Amino acid sequence: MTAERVPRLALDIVTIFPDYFAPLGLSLIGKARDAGLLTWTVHDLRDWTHDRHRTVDDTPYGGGAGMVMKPEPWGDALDAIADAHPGTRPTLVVPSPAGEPFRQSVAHELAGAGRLVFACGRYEGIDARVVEYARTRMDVRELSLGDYVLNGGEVAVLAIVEAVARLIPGVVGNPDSLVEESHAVDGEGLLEYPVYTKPASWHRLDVPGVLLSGNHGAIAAWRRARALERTTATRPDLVPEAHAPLHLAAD
Ligand code: JD8
Repeated sequence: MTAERVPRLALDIVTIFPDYFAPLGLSLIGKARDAGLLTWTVHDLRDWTHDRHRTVDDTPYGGGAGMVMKPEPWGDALDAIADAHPGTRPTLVVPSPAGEPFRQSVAHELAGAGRLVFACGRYEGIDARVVEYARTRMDVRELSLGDYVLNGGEVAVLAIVEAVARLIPGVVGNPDSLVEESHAVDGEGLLEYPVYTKPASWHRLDVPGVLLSGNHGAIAAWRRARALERTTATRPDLVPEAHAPLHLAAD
């Protein structure tokens, strides 16, 4: 009888659109759940409303356009989740365009948190007292996916869950592939080099000869040069000081 595997990561997701998370069951994340490496539960915020219309929003104090998510359903939902796991201090992740940038380094931090709770906002956002209240029971990270505006937090949570879950040992088949990736925290942080597969010639476009040479030293040097070239071109902010071309080097 195989011992029940203790999941390395347990996720609770609170949203008014639970169906947004059906895709989580697909691909590697679904297989990881089936292998007992991680678990997730999707909660409908409206389950913590008590009126006939299951109201989760109201007009903003101070006026202005749009609606704001009410604090009471959120407080009750987060309390219920925290109460369900006494003795643990989960990390609450609240996507927000005003949050700290979500990066690979943050993904690694969250992958080690054991229990993550995600609060998906909608409308103009969640009453700001919810995060203040949550800090009494959880560590809170307000994270932004990037400098553009979404309609809610669900898409951000899908991206964050995938970025975090794939760092759990055993989720990605070949852990080596995690090392050479763009933004890899334990790499140089360069963008990844271009990749090729068969056929060697396609539409009269040939795979760079060095990759067919079997000369691993030359292949590694070529790949590193392409990675530095690409990073310098599209993300000069990521070029390690030591490699910054003179015109980029700090004065
Ligand atoms: C959470 C409500 C919509 C945002 C009025 C449009 C993250 N990188 C990102 N961009 N947008 C979000 C995000 C947007 C959200 C919510 C995250 C909850 N909205 C609001 C303020 C302006 N509407 C995000 N992560």
